[in-house]
Amino acid sequence: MAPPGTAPEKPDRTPDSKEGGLGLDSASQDAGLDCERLLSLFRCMVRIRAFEEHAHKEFLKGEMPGFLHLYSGEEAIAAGVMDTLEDDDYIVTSHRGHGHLLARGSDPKRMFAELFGRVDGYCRGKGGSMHIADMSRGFLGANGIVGAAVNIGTGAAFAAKYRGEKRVSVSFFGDASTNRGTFHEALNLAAIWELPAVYVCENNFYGSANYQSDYMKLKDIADRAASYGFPGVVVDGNDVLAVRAAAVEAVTRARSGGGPTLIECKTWRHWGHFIGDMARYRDPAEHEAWLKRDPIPSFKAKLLAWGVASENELAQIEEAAEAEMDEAVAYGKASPFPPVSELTAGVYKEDRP
Ligand SMILES: Cc1ncc(C[n+]2csc(CCOP(=O)(O)OP(=O)(O)O)c2C)c(N)n1
Ligand SMILES: [Mg+2]
Repeated sequence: MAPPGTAPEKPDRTPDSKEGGLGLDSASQDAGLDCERLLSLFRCMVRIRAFEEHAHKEFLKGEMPGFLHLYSGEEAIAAGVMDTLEDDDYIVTSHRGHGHLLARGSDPKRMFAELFGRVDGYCRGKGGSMHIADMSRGFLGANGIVGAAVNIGTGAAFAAKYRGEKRVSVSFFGDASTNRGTFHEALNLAAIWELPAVYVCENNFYGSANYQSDYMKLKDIADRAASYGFPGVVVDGNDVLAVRAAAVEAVTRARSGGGPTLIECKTWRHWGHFIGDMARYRDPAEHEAWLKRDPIPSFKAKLLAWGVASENELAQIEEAAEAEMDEAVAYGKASPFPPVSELTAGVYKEDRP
């Protein structure tokens, strides 16, 4: 902060600027993946975007209870990381978790039912957007407590190691959550116990309305890993292949007993913190610059340049995602509300309806 009486410093924070830019080489290669794999990454991101756009529209109609934090703009992270996991790995996320669930293979119909508070939702309508979980896929849940995913994910990694299982646990969390004391406790424990944990920080530069430099001296959150004694890497979180490559390395290290990694993905949320937040605290030039780095069109351009698919084939993927989400919304709305008799059920495991 500038001393009193002086003009406030205003660095150019646009992502490609010399002063405040990411300093990342975003020119990722095709990583030797076959066309099907590349298209599945594209499809994954497109489905997440379509889900979020549908959720946004439905929320504004006033039929969805609670708060919704959209993942639009950050899709490359969920798609890139989830592509590297095995079926029995664990995943925990934050309040901004729809994308992680979809990338894990969960059914958008049951997700919309959950968001509408209906009985066919993953938590029978009682978890909602911020506490949705899909235990059948090792998805231990979204969480409204900022930073909770870090600790729950560390616990899951401990459980895997204690039982001698080859499972990896991945926690997704925001930049601001890394200032919680519990973050440091969890990462320190993961380090000394060499847990099979992967920590994925989705650095969208804001914790609610506060910019990173307002609450942290560090530029790269990945630097925090050095203080625990394990690797921290920074990647362009809008480049699905760069994210995937970092995740491959971290997951391989974790699964082979090499301990944790912190991956910091620099990214941008397209909307406000939650639906209804107009994000007037953001610099319009910075926002515009980031929108040009939208992970979906930039990956699409690469797929076209590499001859992986035609315009028409990619358009078909987009149309299919739209149709799938229309159907999922309709399914969610048609599902009944849970009966009143279930009101207190599910608090304890034995009591699960
Ligand atoms: C323990 C706790 N403190 C504060 C809040 C209020 N809160 C909700 S979201 C949020 C900001 C989170 O920012 P970040 O971790 O960067 O995630 P992002 O929303 O940017 O994805 C805060 C402070 C909370 N839910 N839980
Ligand atoms: Mg943030």
